Amino acid sequence: TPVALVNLPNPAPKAKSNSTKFILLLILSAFITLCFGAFFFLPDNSKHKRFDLGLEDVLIPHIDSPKEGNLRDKIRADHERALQEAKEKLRKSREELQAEIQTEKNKLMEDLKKKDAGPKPLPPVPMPRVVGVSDGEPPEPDVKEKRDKIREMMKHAWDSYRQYGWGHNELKPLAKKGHSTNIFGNSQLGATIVDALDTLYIMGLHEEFKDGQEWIEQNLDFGVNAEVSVFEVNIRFIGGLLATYYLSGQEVFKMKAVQLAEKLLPAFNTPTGIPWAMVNLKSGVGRNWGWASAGSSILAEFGTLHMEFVHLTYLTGNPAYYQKVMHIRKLLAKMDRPNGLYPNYLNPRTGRWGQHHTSVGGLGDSFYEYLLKAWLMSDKTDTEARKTYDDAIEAIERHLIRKSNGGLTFIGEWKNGHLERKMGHLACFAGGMFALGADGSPDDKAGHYLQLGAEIAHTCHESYDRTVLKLGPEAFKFDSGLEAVAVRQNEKYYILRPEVIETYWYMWRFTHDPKYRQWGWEAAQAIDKYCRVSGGFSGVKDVYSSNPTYDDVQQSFFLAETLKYLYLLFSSDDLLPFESWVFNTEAHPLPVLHLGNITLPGSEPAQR
Ligand code: DMJ
Repeated sequence: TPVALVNLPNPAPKAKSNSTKFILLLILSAFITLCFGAFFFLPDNSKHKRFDLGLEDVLIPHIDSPKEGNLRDKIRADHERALQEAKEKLRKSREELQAEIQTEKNKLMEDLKKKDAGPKPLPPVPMPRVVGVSDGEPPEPDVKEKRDKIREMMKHAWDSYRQYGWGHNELKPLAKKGHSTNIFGNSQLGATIVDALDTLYIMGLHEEFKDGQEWIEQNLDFGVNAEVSVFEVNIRFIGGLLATYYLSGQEVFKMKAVQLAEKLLPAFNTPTGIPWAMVNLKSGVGRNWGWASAGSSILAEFGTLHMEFVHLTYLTGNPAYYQKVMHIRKLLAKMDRPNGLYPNYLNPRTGRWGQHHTSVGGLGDSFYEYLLKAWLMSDKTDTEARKTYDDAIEAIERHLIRKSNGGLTFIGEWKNGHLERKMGHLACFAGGMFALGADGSPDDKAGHYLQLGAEIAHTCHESYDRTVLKLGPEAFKFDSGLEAVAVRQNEKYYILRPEVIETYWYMWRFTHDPKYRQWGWEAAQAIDKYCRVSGGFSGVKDVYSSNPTYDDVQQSFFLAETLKYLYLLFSSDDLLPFESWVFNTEAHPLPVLHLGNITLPGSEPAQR
């Protein structure tokens, strides 16, 4: 009664909270009983079924009548347990409840962290011997000065990209903004960062390296909807990341290389196992370049995966990479070769050659390079690769290499049984390749191949020396009285390419003839004079014009290759010695794998 209520003594706070809990418990039990009753006593009218569109089986479990009793028991048990838990909760103090909530939160955070940690760590493998990765300072002060100048050029190229093109694939040094080409699809994958990192490392540009590493850690994501070139992404990204991993020992580079490699694997899903030229990183759909002969894949593209893929299998223990490239090798070995030559085009659907065009320049070049380097990288145990290289080079010498009337040795292009007396800038890399392959060549022809390398270096130097800017054209002829000069306007450009300097460097390492350093210095000075602008370095459209126009592109390979080869040319030989390192076609050094008794997973008969 109201009187009794008025006369009641003031309840203690604890008693008050107990009565609140009791009321809450009462309401809760009433509510649960109502729901329980509704479940059992409402009529079972099939007309009221809500899920009659075939979704029923998906959304609620189908209940068979014999099991109905069991289900009810189960619901009742669940119900009682929930009621019991609710009661216990209400009995707990505020502090206890808070502690419980905190434990739940911590558990949730732990689970989330585990999820974010990404894929499982890769299995540990013996780290190849990593020697000569720093310093290389030359003892001669004048050489050191030149080397410092090259480092300064690298810094200018990098700083400009950092300021105007950061995160884009490349830089437009005049427009001072980002740039990209179709080889990277519609992506912003920071190609220049990935391509340049090992050069920064070798040059001791630590702050810049750190900056690049941070960008890669935080931004480099390959799950993008972009159709990229399998070859370019392999040589620049996978090669760059693997080299940087081996040089710096930072796991992040290895993880990124592996993540990207997984995205490239769908490109091999063709009837023959010869990969498509392009693959969409997100969907995995592949296709070939529209311009390539009859839907073909390109020899220099599908033939320039071996080095990186062997390292991927080595580092991950996943045989797939090794098997893919070995399958390509075996398939090529079975094919007929017109005149012993490898045509540049191969159809991945039919397994037949396309147009009979063979070149050591664009479209063919690095296929030959990787045969030799596969052998070197295997510590000279992959003799199959060496033999394939020797046979290919023998046919090339027979059909493609000639001396001009003026006595210049050049490498022409073979088109349907006819030799075109034209050599591309890209083919100039072969001087270095011949020198590198001299040791170990058949019939003790080492001297011959070293001489051939020297002759190609000389010819390519002439192609530079006969221009106004002292920079080489894209292609030059040896025809109708012409000697190492470009004729067509669209062959007169220089786009910061490395091949001639690359050959100077290899020749320097094998001969120590001072002319190679001199030629390299001439090229470096010409680049600094004619290609340098306030926003970086640009290609030029006409090397025969004293007033050239710029193409406004700072290619990523300028930082990866051209400047690296120049730096190495003015360093001592103990920086990245050939006994321990093999450079991929984008100048990314990969260690020789002294596999000894280790067998690469997948080195059993190749499958697809
Ligand atoms: C580089 O990307 C590589 O060297 C490739 O093998 C062909 N040439 C370009 C630079 O010229």
